Amino acid sequence: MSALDYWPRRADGLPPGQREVRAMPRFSDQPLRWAPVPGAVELTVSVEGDVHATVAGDAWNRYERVEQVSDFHCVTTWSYRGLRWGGVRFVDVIEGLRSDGMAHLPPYAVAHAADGVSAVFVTEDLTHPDVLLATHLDGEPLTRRHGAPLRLVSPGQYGYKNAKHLVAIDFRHEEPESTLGASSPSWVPKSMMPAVA
Ligand SMILES: Nc1nc2c(c(=O)[nH]1)N[C@H]1C(S)=C(S)[C@@H](COP(=O)(O)O)O[C@H]1N2
Ligand SMILES: [Mo]
Repeated sequence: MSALDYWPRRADGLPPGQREVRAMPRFSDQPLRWAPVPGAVELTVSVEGDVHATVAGDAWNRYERVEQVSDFHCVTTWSYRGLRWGGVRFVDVIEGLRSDGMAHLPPYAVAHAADGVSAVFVTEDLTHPDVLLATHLDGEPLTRRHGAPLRLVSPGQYGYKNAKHLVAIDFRHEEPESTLGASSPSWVPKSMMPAVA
């Protein structure tokens, strides 16, 4: 791998306007923001801020582990092809929580990451079977660079929806405002917060 691998080139088979890179960059709208110190693989699920469950430890074993190969498209026009993600399907976790009594699924959701980034979703887009809660990339645990310890992977959406360092999903009844760069909710463990903002 050389620095030239990060150079975007024209390639067939990509969405309009995209260029292929041969190495996966670490990408952020604030590149100097530190990647958080990875903690345990835990996901808090809430509705309008009321916590329904935190999936942690053995609770993850309830869900089938899957591997899935997909391309990654950043809206700033670079694409990287053939990433092999490993994890569980988001829809399986949601179905599990529903059978535990989380009755209705509100139409919107906000994913919160430990570095203070969040991403807004239409719930329907999250329940597509190719949306993963990924813990692995190319057979190895996620690195800090690419989202340790847990990452949302939604191949049908642009990179900025693929939240790294995912800690919480909050479902919402009303369409939330775009939250680019918004601050983290209070339940993000302090140990995971970056040393500098
Ligand atoms: N927590 C978090 N998730 C994030 C980002 C970020 O800065 N913080 N950047 C997003 C953007 S714009 C892109 S293109 C991808 C980049 O993923 P990568 O750094 O693994 O290449 O992560 C997305 N998810
Ligand atoms: Mo991006």
